[in-house]
Amino acid sequence: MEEIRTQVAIVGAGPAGLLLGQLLSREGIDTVVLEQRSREYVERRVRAGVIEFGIANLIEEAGAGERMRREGLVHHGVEFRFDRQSHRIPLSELADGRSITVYGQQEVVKDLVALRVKSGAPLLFDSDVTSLGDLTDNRAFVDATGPAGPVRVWCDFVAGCDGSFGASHRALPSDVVRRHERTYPFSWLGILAEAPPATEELIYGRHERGFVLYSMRSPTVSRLYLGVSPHDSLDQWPDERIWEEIGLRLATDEQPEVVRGPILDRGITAMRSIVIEPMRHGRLFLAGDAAHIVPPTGAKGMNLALADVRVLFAAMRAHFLGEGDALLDAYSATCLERVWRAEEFSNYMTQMLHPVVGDGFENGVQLARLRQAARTREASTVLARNYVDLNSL
Ligand code: RFL
Ligand code: PHB
Repeated sequence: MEEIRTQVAIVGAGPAGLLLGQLLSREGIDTVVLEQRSREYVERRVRAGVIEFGIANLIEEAGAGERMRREGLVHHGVEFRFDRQSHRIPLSELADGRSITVYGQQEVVKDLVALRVKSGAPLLFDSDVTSLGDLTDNRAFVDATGPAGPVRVWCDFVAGCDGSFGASHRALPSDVVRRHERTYPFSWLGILAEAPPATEELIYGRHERGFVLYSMRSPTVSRLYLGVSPHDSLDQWPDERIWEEIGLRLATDEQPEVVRGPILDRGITAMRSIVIEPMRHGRLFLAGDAAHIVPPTGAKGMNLALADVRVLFAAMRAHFLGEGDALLDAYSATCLERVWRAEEFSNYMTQMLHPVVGDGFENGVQLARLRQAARTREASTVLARNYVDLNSL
């Protein structure tokens, strides 16, 4: 077995693992990133698109923001559409001038991978981490199966950034860990289409036929989502049905038609909320989706993952500079406070925008909530501040 020694073993090359690697490398701290999939796969995986104000700044401070600042779309408002009417929420006006940046998660990943490859810091693709060990001893290890056979990485700390299906969170002993979970009775069908966005800002729509979200990636590429049954599969949704349904759910009295185009990517995602407590066990620190999942309605998943990394980086930096472990000791509690706030916001957005067939009471409450969010300055201010920068409230 090949053995490697490093300061921090990072499991997973998603946004969380890659940003942590980038920040630590800049401080001269040694890291090894292990990723189960290939470089092509992680760079092509289409997911999130909305970056919070403070998180865009973090990406820039890490030296990874050059293309995001150039190509990302800065939005100052978002639209809510219900009762066949549009209601704009002026995000920047309500949130002290802050804005969101629409820039694909896989672009963030590409930028970070390119920086790491250029720096020569180890980034092992096609390396599946199978177990973590000695987490409460003087040093820990991570075992992986790489392209050339088994690898063991010895380290001071393990950063578990391998998402909800990864190996890291399973290494928390069952008598230590608490897992809180909610599954919602709908999924999102997401498409990426080669079609110019018909509007400048994102549209969250609630129609009696279901949820719809109009987002984008560039002036020529749209990203759209439909709320569907959790039992639906992609073969039930041919292109024509998808476009027709989007058109029906977005229809208003005065808005232009949705612009159609070839579908470049499609997928169905279940809607779940998960929180794992604590986010630390001995030398293992969980960050991002490995520790928590939010339904995508609040656009918080990647932002939350990167917010964890900001805290973890500062704590590890202090440790390696000999400034003590107070920040490491506070890591889990510090993150969980924000995690629960994001869970609350994502749950609020989800339950306001997804009608439940046959439940007149639930639907009445949802619409009342939505009207309040769109029409009262107090409610839209709270929504805007949570959406643009969760840390600003
Ligand atoms: P990732 O991105 O899942 O990365 C984990 C990495 O770990 C690898 N891995 C392993 N590597 C080695 N050994 C193992 N045993 C491993 N097991 C797994 C995986 O291959 C992967 O490369 O987690 P990370 O870094 O925590 O990032 C989290 C985000 O990806 C996620 O929260 C967001 O995509 C959620 N999300 C959104 N977040 C936002 O902030 N804004 C949005 O607008 C937004 N929209 C979305 C979303 C997620 C969606 N889906 C598909 C779930 C829209 C959708 C549809
Ligand atoms: C996206 O553009 O992919 C996106 C936007 C807003 C969300 C979720 C996803 O709430």
